[in-house]
Amino acid sequence: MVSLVRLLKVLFTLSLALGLTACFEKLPMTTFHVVTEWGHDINRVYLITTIITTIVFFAVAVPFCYALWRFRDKPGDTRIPVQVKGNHKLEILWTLIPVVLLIFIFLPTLEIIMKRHAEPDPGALTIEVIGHQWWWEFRYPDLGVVTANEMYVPENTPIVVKLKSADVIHAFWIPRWGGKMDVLPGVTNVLTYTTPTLENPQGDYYQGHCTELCGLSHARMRYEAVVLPKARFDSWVKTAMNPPLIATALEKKGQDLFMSKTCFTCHSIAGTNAVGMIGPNLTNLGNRRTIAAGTLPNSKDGLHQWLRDSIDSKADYQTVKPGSLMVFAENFVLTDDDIKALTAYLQHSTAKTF
Ligand code: HEC
Ligand SMILES: [Cu+2]
Repeated sequence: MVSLVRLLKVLFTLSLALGLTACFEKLPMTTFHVVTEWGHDINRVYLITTIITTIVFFAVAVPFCYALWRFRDKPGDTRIPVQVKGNHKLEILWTLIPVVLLIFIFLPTLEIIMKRHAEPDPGALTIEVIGHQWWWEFRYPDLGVVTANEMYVPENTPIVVKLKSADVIHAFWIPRWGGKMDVLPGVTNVLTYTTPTLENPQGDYYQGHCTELCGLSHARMRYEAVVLPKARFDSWVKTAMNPPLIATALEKKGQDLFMSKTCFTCHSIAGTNAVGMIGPNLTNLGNRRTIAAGTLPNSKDGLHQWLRDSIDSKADYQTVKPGSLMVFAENFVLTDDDIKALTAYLQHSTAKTF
């Protein structure tokens, strides 16, 4: 009994600490510090619901506890309480009160649902988001850009996000932006936002995550929404599809390997013969912060680890991203020198220029 009480105390303290941290700290995936109009709308309904349910909780719990105490069994008291069966007035009352309370929750909810179904701004920037096991593809049909795992947007701009899936059901969620929607095969779901105003003058990063269990590496299916000042976004668009400029012999070797070692069958790189569609588009990979959907840093070491992990078919195969669909024939060989060359090619010197 004592240990149960102690356990409850620890749990209570922990949840209080977590709750307070979540309220006051700008955690990467907090839903308390939202930055879009939609996020604020949702939090308003959430607040109304919380206030109403808290009042209901106390209105029920306080008389209940009082009755438990007031009418408790006393030694020697053999009286039986007055037996009551049915009371129409009370029954009507406690049916009407919840109806009225639910109307107070329903009306602001309906208002937001209607607002979300309004036609998007005709000048909005369209972004097609395609969920894959286990990474995200971002296509900008009007700008001719295709990228992965990082959704670049200009600040304070209306955008239309069109959600599609290449395989199973995923879900799109950037907690600090509010709104969450399923990404379904065969259906296009649409989300509209006005992108946030910048907090940092250089740009802000918002964490996103797949929130529908979609297979073995679902937990490693992250992405980032990158909000940039308008001018910086324009220069990102200009560099995003730059074909690689080969500057060194190592980069040349890397390109030759890329075009001979089956990489090109799954990946595209603008301006080359690589036009594969299975994996992420690797054009200007150097300007991304992470690889494999937020699993590894986009550095020489990160890329090295990724390639080793995908190719070694011994015990340490796919420890970074179990089940990853980057697969090779069993006898496929890639030496450390090959990996160095491929890494140099993928992070070629023309990258990172936006
Ligand atoms: C069978 C198809 C296939 C082949 C062949 C293939 N890849 Fe991949 N590649 C993928 C898939 C799928 C992913 C996404 C994995 C994930 O994040 O779950 C990926 C991810 C990557 C990434 C990370 C990209 C990002 O934006 O996160 C790099 C870099 C990469 N591959 C390089 C290579 C290189 C170099 C080769 C050749 C040695 C190669 N790939 C061969 C399918 C393939
Ligand atoms: Cu998913």
